[in-house]
Amino acid sequence: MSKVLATTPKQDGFRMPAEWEPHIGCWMLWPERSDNWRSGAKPAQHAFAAVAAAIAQGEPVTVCASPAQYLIAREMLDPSVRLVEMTSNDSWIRDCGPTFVVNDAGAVRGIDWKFNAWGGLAGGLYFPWDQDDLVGEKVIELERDDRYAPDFILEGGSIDVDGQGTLLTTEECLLNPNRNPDKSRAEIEKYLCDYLNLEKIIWLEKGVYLDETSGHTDNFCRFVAPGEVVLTWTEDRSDPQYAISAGALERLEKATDARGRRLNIHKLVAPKPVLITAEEAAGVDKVAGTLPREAGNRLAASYVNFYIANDVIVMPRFNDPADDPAQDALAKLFPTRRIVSVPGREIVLGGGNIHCITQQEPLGRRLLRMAGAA
Ligand code: KQY
Repeated sequence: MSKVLATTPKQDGFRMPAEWEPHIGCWMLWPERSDNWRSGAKPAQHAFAAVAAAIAQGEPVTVCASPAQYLIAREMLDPSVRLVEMTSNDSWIRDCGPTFVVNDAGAVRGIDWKFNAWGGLAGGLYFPWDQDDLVGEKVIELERDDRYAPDFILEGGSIDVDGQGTLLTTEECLLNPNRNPDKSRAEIEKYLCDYLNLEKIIWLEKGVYLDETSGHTDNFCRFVAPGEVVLTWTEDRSDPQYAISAGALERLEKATDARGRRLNIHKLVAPKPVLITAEEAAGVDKVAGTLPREAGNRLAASYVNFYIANDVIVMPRFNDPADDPAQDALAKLFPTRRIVSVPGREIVLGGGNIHCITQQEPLGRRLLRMAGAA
């Protein structure tokens, strides 16, 4: 059993690394629930398999699937992808999975946050979420890591770090009373600083327009290097996204990071609004307690929802004229990585995108430990 630690990562000298630091691999969950994914989740499964295959070009991938889906997933996934059996309520491991922290000696530990399906009974997206809440603990145990288990609800997509003491987040999500209603802003900041080892939190007001996660920053604004961020943007002033992005730009322009640097802000123009078609909506089962999918609803499509693997960036494309410019922009921001774009529509139909369905595990010194050298 993984040891549960009563201390905090900050006390123990552990920090959350930036996503561009080396990974030992990437974790994903396999989609299957028909009240979130259309047509019995089959189109989503193809999309997830394409994401896994793309990431596997850059680092090892593990996908976790339910017992009922194990053989189906095995058939659909690239042979290089490791498949393990794990129960979950849905497939957003960024949010229900662990956050890994490392120390200077290369040791790795996991943080097992509490998860309430983006708001629990006060606006959460489905019920129950008990199996999702166990995913963090299960992954940490599989990796034989020690575990921090704070009494704190946090989704991994609601935060982004530079690995040097700075975190980006949104008030819309972290201060939403359906996450940690008994905690003040100052107490929330203290949890983040203690568990992720931070000195500076940059608060944005909101995330992408109509994002059902309450505005996760991983779909809106992220670090791409120390002192450099990408921000979802639109030049269409009549789009409600314009005011949200312009407000964030204003805050980012005034901000400094934990090391006192001003930020270099890169605008990433979003695709045109992506709306659910009647056919897509009709393919989703309606279940009481699950957020319904209605024809004409706008989805929170954004190119910021990419995954940074060791050798590749995996980004969504939406069949939009902005796809290629976004890919070119990411190529400039990540000159040592190849940019692989995969179809993102089936994933955004479920409420998120590539970053939301992945969770990186840092390399640390695991390989040396396995070889008995550390
Ligand atoms: O975007 C995410 N981080 C998760 C979206 C969850 C949507 C559930 N329907």
